[in-house]
Amino acid sequence: MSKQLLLGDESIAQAALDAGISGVYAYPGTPSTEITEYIQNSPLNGERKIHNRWCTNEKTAMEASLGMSFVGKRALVCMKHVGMNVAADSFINSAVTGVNGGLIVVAADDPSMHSSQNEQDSRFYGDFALVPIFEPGNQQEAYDMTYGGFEFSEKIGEPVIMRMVTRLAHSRSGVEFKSLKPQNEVSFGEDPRQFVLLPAIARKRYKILLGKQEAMIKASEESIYNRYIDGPNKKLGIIACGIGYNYLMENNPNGCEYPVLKIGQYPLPKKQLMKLCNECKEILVIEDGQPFVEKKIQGYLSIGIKVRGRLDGTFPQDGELTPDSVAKALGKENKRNFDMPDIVEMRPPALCQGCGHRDMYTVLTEVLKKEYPSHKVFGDIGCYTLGAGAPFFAINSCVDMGASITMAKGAADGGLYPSVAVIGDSTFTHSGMTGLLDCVNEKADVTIIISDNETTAMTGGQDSAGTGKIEAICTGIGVDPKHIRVVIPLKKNYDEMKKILREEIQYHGVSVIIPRRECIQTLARKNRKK
Ligand SMILES: Cc1ncc(C[n+]2csc(CCOP(=O)(O)OP(=O)(O)O)c2C)c(N)n1
Repeated sequence: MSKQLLLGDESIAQAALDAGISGVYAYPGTPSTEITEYIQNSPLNGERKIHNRWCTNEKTAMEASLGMSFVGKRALVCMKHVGMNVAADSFINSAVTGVNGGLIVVAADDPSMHSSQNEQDSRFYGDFALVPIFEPGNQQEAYDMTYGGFEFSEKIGEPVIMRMVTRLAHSRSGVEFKSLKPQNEVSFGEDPRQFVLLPAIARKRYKILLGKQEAMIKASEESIYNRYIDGPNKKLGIIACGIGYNYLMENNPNGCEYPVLKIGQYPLPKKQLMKLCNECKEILVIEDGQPFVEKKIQGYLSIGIKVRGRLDGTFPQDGELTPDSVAKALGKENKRNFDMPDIVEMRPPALCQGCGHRDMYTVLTEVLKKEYPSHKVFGDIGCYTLGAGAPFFAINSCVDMGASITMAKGAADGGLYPSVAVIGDSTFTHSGMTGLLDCVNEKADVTIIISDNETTAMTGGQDSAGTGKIEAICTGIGVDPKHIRVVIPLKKNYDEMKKILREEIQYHGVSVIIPRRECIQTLARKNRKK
């Protein structure tokens, strides 16, 4: 049995390979990206023809993985937490169809928003869809849960969520591997109508899903990932979820004096939970993310027992859990030795020197700020979001992937002129294209800048689904080819870029300007390889 030092993300990837997956489907997003990249770089994927190409967005990834499960094969689908919002339609419905081949949905949450626009907790999605959730506390558990998770998913016939958090995804520890399993053969489920969610069938399927809930709770009660660890001092009972258990033990290297219920699998194990609540005077919930378990406990109990956690202020309501915040909640000394020295200045991230987005913003701000003071620019998500900061201060919104085009349209509908959208190439194909069709269908007066660096730069330079196809996509959607203008964002072209920008702002219809120059980081990487 081999042991290697792996990131949490890599542990999931290795376990999925060892468990015999036939495909990984994903759209990049911190902190989940490394899972797919690891599989892409594994020699096994060639030998076993494991699907590993990036998908256009999380919904297409989720649906393709369900298709692979439909034919009896094991599939892994990975996304960051906000990707779950994009995949939600297919994800929630996959719980109603159920699965055939094992299906694990990795939702990588980002408490403290290290690289995200919110810190939503994906455990709510598992609860909402009524499917089991695994929440590893360390890298070995991430491996073991994934390895066994496919079989569990096949046994209960449901997709299973693997909930990660940034600290675990992006830190390393030694992980022991299990033996390599063969891939599943093509096979189909017993019920030929299982995946046909017409209302009459969906009602039956939903009853089946509801009928599985007791078995899921029983599985949690019997799970090796949910452990009741007794302690002599019953004044307090602790529920420690996922990485929270790590932080608890870091503060109690010789064992904890209080009874602890370690949670790694949901739905919550009722029996152990009731035992803890019956034995202890007060409950402390240590969980990273939102007060998911804390709220459930309050609902479960209504027996007047005090529950402490994020809701009563024991932990802050926002931000990730830390060993220090756990120490404080336990009434221990906060022994933080690593405060930032005063000499360290905060350095906000900035666009790279030489990046094409810089040239695009230089021209955009010069024209708009001087000549169109009533303008607003709707931004999107990618490296170019950094145009919100110094020295450009160029964009007025950044909400979710694709929202630039549709918000610009709504604002134009409401009378704003000029209404400008700035979006990247990957974000455009992820979820900007459909909004562009709305603009075309209503002849919206918008100027859309697709700043094309021919990669998905923000997440590390993954392939972008639309590379080489952007003009064809815009034409196909119905943008007048006369108003699809391609420019090379370089200083020597500033005059031409300004002229084109002015012309397209003055055109009262849908215009698309495509400043195109390869990301200097991917270019440098390619050159180094050569
Ligand atoms: C729903 C969702 N999925 C994934 C991400 C992670 N993410 C942020 S920006 C980005 C891609 C940006 O690529 P592109 O639009 O081409 O701009 P670039 O960074 O290359 O300038 C991704 C994948 C996210 N924020 N939201």
